[in-house]
Amino acid sequence: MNPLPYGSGTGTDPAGMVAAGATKMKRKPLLLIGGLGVVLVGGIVTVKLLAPPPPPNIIVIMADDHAQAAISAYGSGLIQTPNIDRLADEGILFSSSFVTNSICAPSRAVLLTGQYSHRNGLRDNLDGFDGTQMTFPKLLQNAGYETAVVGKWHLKTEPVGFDHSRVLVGQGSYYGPTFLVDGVEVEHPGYVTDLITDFALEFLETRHEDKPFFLLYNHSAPHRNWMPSPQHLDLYAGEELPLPPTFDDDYEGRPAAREADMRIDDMYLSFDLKLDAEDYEHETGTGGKAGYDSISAWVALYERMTEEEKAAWQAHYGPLNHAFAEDPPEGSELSRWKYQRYIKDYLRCVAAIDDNLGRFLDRLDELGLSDNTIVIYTSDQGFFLGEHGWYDKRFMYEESMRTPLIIRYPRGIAAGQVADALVVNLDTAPTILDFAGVPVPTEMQGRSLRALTLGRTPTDWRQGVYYHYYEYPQGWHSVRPHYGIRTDRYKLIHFYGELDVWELYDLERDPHELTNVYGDPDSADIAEELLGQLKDLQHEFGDTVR
Ligand SMILES: [Ca+2]
Repeated sequence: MNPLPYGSGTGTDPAGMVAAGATKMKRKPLLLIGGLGVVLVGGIVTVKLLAPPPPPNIIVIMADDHAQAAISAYGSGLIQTPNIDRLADEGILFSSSFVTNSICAPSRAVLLTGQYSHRNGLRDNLDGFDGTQMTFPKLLQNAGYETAVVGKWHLKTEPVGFDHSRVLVGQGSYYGPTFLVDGVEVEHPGYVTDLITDFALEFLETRHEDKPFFLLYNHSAPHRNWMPSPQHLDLYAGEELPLPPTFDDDYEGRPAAREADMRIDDMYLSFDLKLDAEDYEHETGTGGKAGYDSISAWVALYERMTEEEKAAWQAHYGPLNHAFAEDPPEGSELSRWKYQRYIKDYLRCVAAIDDNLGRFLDRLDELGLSDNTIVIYTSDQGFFLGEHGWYDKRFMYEESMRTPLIIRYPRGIAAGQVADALVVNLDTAPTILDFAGVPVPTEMQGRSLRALTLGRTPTDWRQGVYYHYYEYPQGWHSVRPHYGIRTDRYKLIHFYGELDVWELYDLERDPHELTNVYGDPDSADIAEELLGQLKDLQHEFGDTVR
C-alpha cells in the first residue's frame, strides 16, 4: 500500500502543461523549469516551488446494453441524446470502439482488469469475479484517489477497490430497486436511473475535497426488460419507428445465427412487452430460455411500483394493451407490433439516461469540477435493435461488438474530435491509469488511448481486434461460442465446437454482414491473411487456439 505520488510519470501530460500555464499567468514567473518557478520580487530573484498540477478526477459512466445506434452523436436516426452529444462535442468520440466478449459481467471484468476474459477468469455470466486480482480502481485507490461505485455491479462478488459502494443487487429492477450499501441491502422507492444518478451526485457532494476521486457510475438501463420512467412513457406515442433493413433476415449461410434464440418474434408478451395477463391467451415465444417463468417475473417487477407509478403506467399501456386484446395481431403483423413496443421502450430508457446525464454534468459545472475531471461515457457492450430480427448481444456482429466510447477532459483533450482507430474496452483501464499518472501493470492487455486523444495514432497501433465469446450451452439465447478478428475492413469468425463453422465478411461491401464469403475462391487470400493475424493475436494474448 505504498501511495504513488500524484502526477508521477506524466511528463508529457497535457493537463500538466495547461495547469502550469495557468499558474504562470497568476504568479508571473520569469522561468518555469519542472516544478520550479523563478520569481522576481522587489528586484530580488527568488525560487519558489510551484504546486504540481492536480491529478484529474475520473468518472466512468457505463450504461448496460446501450447500442451506438441509440446515440445521436453516433448518427442514430432513432433518438436524440443531447447530453451524450454534449460530451462528444466537448471531447473525443471513438467511432471504431469494440468489446472483446459482448456480454454483461464479462465485459465489466474486462473494464476493471484491462485483461481478456480468459485471463481475468470471468468468461460468462455464470462465473463470479475474483475480487482478489488486480483492478484499476484498486491501483487508483493505492495512489491516493477516493474511489466509489454506484449502480450496476453484476459481478456476484462484492466490490473491491472502492472506498464507497452502493450497487444494485444482481440485475436490479427499474422500479423500487434494492441496493447493497456497503454490504447492507436497502430498498429505495423510485426509478433506477434517477436513483443511481442521485447517488452519484451524493458522492460528489460528500467526498473528501483534498483528494482526487474516481467514480464508477453504472446505469442498469437500458437492460432488458426496458421499463421506462413515468416521465418518458409518452415519448414516441402514436409514432411508427422504422424497421431496420435486416429485420426479416433469413440467416442464409449463417447456421449459428439461425439457431440463436434471440428474435424479437420470440419475446415474452408479459415480461418483455408489458401486456397484462387478460390481454393474451398464451406466451408466444421462448424469450431466450425455455422454461423461464416470464409471467411471475413480470408480476414481481410490476409490483415493485408505487400506486402512483402504477397509475401512470396503466394510463399509458392500458389503452394500448386493450387494443391488442381486442384485435390481436398475428404473424408478421405481430412481429412488427413487438418491434414497435420493444424499440420504443428501449429508447425511452435511453432518454432517462440522457436526461440524468444532463443533470449530472450541470452539477459538475456548478461544483467547478468539469475542467479537471475526465468523464468517460460507455456501455458494457452494444445491442441489437431489431437488426437481423434480434434483441440482445453476444455475437461478434457489428451491432453487439461495437460499444459507445466518448471521453471529455477539458484540461487535457481538445474538443470536437473523432478518432477512427480500432479501440477496445481493454484500453479503458490503461487509459485511466495513464491520465492519473499511475504506472500501467504489464499484465494489462489493452493500450492507453492517450496518444489518440492528442490526435496522434501510434504507428504500431493494432490492426485487428481479437474477440472471444463463451456462454454456451448454459445461460440464455443459445449463441454458439466463437472467436475471431475484426480489422478495419474485414471480419473472420470461427464458431467452434460441434458447429465448427467459419464466417468471413467484407464490411465495406457488406456492412450488414449478410453474405458469408468464407470458402469463396475470390476471398481465399484475405481469409488466409486474416487467419494468420488471428493466430498471432491468440498467441499474443495467451488464448487457447481451438
Ligand atoms: Ca450488458
